[in-house]
Amino acid sequence: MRALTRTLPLALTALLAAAGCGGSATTREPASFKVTLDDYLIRPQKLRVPKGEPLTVTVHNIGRLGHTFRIRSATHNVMNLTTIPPNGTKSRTFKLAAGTYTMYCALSNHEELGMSGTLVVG
Ligand SMILES: [Cu+2]
Repeated sequence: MRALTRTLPLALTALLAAAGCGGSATTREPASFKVTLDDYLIRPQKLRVPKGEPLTVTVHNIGRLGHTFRIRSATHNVMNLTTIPPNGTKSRTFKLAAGTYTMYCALSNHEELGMSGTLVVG
């Protein structure tokens, strides 16, 4: 099990991103956010992230069960992480168009038990 994964606090990441905004370079730091999975909850329940930037999500499972982390639009899945074991962490960098998405766990009936949240891009 990977206990140590690169985890930058969101505030620090925001600072780093702001520090990189001064020049005319077009390279952007990915916007990073963290999500915690529990039995049966996703925290935070609602997230807003910038549009047009690579997004890096770090998902940590503090529950006693394994959980997946997925993001779907109104019509289809746009990001899938396979099962994260208890105390496990997974990261993924991806891009999303502006819009409102649902974060959820795809296992069994976990979503209806409460593992659901809203991700707003833009
Ligand atoms: Cu689950």
